[in-house]
Amino acid sequence: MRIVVLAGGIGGARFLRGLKRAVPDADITVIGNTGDDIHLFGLKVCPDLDTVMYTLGGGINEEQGWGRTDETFRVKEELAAYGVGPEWFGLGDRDFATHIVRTQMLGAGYPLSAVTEALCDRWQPGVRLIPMTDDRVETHVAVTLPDSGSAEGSGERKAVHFQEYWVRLRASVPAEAVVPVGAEQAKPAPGVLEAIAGADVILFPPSNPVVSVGTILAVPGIREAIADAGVPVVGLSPIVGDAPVRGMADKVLAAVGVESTAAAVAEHYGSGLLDGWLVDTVDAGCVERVEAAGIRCRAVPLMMTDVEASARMAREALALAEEVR
Ligand code: GDP
Ligand code: FO1
Ligand code: CA
Repeated sequence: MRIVVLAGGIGGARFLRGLKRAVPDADITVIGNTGDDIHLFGLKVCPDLDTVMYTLGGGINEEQGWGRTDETFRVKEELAAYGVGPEWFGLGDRDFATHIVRTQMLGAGYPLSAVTEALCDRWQPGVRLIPMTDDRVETHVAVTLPDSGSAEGSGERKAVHFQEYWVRLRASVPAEAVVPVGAEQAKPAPGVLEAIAGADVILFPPSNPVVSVGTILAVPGIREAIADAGVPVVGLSPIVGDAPVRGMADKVLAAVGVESTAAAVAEHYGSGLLDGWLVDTVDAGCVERVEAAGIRCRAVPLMMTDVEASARMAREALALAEEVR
């Protein structure tokens, strides 16, 4: 079975680990979000691609969900001693090597898709991991920073890089707009449209609907290819009990005018894209609303507490795909 999965970082990676266990002989292509990518210290960092690669390859820091296991921060400390930041982004020594190799290969002229393939030669994630695009796309978030100078004065409105919004600001101010800068001009990376056209089923894992799946869908041609593939498209809700399971997805959903409920996220994707939607059992009350939107919906446990729980979710998603086929 050929399965295509649109993945962000932690939610995508943990679901993929379950999917691999559920269908060990499946041919899985992962289209990874690159809107989170950032240039730091002259290096290109691709958090979501690396999270998928490390998680499936056995190198992830399990507690954190991102970065390497057994990590140290000597390089970061030395950079800080030179006064070179940003200090708010935790790049570890082992992780640095990945970014150095990536940046070196990009500098030599290889596209990001080829570089990702080369990095995966080491990690053997057991899936084909393709960035959504080889072109530069960077998600920016429009915010109004509180004005520390005056009590009543309105703060400064500006756009910050997604990582600055997420990691430095911890989404503590409202996201007024979320813009995947460069997406409109981007082309799907080689293999993306072919994988979608050749898929037997397409899955949206419980990834962030705005800054992970939404960014991938913003690359012209990808949304259309999924809608035209003529195969079941099934998603799993990252919102459980009206809140994100982890992270601050509610903040970026608000920016696109979507409430943080499993039903609203399904309606946001819409029946033009989704055929099936899984919500957690605590959200069973919204099944009718989702079905009224023309999307087949089931309530099943959606907490990825361990690999077996993720595998059960993957089996449920594939069963729903067969129901709507
Ligand atoms: P990120 O790039 O690291 O933020 O990861 P993704 O975009 O792939 O996934 C983030 C989303 O995963 C968040 O909105 C979480 O609510 C969701 N998530 C994390 N763990 C779980 C889980 O166990 N179950 C469900 N249903 N969603 C989860
Ligand atoms: N997330 C954090 O919350 N703090 C960090 O310092 C941090 C560093 C980091 C380094 C490499 C990497 O691949 C990911 C990293 N992340 C960090 C996670 C990353 O920023 C994710 O993109 C976001 O959590 C949301 O997707
Ligand atoms: Ca991400």
